[in-house]
Amino acid sequence: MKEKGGKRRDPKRPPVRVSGELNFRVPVKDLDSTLKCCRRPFKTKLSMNECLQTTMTRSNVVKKREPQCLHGELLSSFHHPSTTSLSVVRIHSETMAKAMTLLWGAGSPPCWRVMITLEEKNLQGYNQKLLSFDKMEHKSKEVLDINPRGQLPTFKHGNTIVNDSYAVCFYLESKFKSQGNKLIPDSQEEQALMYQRMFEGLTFYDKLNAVIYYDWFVPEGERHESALNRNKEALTTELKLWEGYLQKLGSGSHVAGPSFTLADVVIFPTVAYLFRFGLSAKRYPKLGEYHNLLKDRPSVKASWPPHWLENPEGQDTLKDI
Ligand SMILES: N[C@@H](CCC(=O)N[C@@H](CS)C(=O)NCC(=O)O)C(=O)O
Repeated sequence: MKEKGGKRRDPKRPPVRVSGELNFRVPVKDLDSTLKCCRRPFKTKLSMNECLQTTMTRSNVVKKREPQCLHGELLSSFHHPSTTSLSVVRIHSETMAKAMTLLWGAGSPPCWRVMITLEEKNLQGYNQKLLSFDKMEHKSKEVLDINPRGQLPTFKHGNTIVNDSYAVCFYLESKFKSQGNKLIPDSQEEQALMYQRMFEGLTFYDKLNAVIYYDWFVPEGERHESALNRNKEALTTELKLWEGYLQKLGSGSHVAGPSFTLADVVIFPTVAYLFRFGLSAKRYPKLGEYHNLLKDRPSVKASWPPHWLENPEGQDTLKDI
């Protein structure tokens, strides 16, 4: 089998293809030597991205990839039969993550959404600081300088500040589209359902908070049993809606279809809170099934609230709902 350049390719060796899912990492310290190796066949000094694209194009076998594929920073090397050894370099993802800072609070579902997204997009290694709500650290100068609302999450990537959890999720997915897991489906129909569920997720979250944090939100003198009961009824109605959505999608489904999407990123923390606060999986079997489906997903496990790990026992606030 002849290749361009007149060399024979061993027919037993399949052509090398680079996919968007390469996971072989080379430590940052090895980057320079890998780059040198990558540059060697070419006379001109190229930028890292140019170098990668040119290398891949000239290899004859590996197709040229979209430039943004190269933004994510994974490294991989492979042997090409006609060019001895060739290194394809993707800047290490940790280098990119190092430009990010997340200020977060334990027990905050909005912060958890951001952390799940960072994991899904292979952006481990970002700078992070756990702040205490009890000590009012979310109102500190450090936070207010970036986020005038004094809320967590507070997130910065280089000079880009994005603070709302939904906005951060969309930003990361868009910026690192080809890196890690794809979180927005291609089809517009699937996207429509995903957006629908994501924004309904805000109502779901509010209804949950109105019950589990009733005493926190409502000052002592203004609390009424009847008001709390109304909130519980509203939460019950909401839970039945989500049971119905999951029922309709069928067993093993994610919240907006067959694959894991941004809708799961934003809704799973709410569902995890339901069970942490004692919701009965017998009464809400679809939500129970969904919780089991995702609780061991690597991105979810890696960002599991640290105080839940320390104290696995939850509360029973929702046991009668
Ligand atoms: N819309 C924001 C809401 C963030 C939010 O409410 N964070 C809470 C913690 S879960 C907070 O910082 N609360 C303190 C405050 O509002 O003063 C998001 O989704 O990022």
